Amino acid sequence: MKELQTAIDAARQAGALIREKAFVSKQIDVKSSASDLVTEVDKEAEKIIRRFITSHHPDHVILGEEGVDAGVVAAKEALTNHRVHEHLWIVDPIDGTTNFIHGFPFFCVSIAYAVKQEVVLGVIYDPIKDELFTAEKGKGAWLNGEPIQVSSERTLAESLLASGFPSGDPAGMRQVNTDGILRLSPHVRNIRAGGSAALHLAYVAAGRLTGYWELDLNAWDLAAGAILITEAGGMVTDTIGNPYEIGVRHILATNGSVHVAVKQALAEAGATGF
Ligand code: 2AM
Ligand code: CA
Ligand code: CA
Ligand code: CA
Repeated sequence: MKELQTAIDAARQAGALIREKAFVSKQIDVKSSASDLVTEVDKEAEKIIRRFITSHHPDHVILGEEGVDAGVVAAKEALTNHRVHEHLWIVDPIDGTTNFIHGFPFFCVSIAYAVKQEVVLGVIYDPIKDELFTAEKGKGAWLNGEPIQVSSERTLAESLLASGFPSGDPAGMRQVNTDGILRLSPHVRNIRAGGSAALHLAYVAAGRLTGYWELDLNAWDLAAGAILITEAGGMVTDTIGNPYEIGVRHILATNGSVHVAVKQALAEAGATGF
């Protein structure tokens, strides 16, 4: 579908700006707290993506992180207002802004397109490694044009998992997630926390991670990554096993084989976020 090319071109163009600014100092603004930051590059990258989408699809609606006020309440409200639109783009101009600010090279552009509230394509672009992850409903998932699939590990003991520490308003979520990490860590090969939800999801799709979970994320962190994983043969639910849809905040995404085991461990640790 022609929307895929729009998403790819927009992600690459925004990515070029992000790459150019990656390792130079930038102006940082605080949003809801000292761990919720934004730079002028986030805003400029979102403008580039918006311009691109609007020029090719003038009747489509865009939900972009930097077009929404800070905080969980505003994010939920924005999703409620936007999700009713038949042609909806869900955009995170830089996922991993904290990494971008610190010069830790793990961040990406994330763009999804949903029709009647169902995500039908996703693009995630890592401008540092020049890796473009793409997926289209029913057609598969690719990395730089080559088909990708989730990994083949069957047990927790063989699994490389990733998680993350939410920065948002319910600060207690960090403690809750630490409980989940403590519960799982003795049983898995290892756990990573790279700081970009979307890139972690892309890595699950590409078989570089066995699975990933994180609490209290927003639609723009997850939409593109979710379809990448489904199309790569994996499984995406919330942390208690309900199927992914664009309102999910507590995400569990795996190769499928270890899904139940991770879900059970989180439940036993009281670390599902629910
Ligand atoms: P961001 O870089 O686009 O803000 C890292 O754990 C993940 O959490 C990233 O995907 C990051 O996305 C997201 N994140 C960062 N700050 C957040 C906040 N205040 N509320 C919710 N999610 C946040
Ligand atoms: Ca942010
Ligand atoms: Ca994000
Ligand atoms: Ca962002």
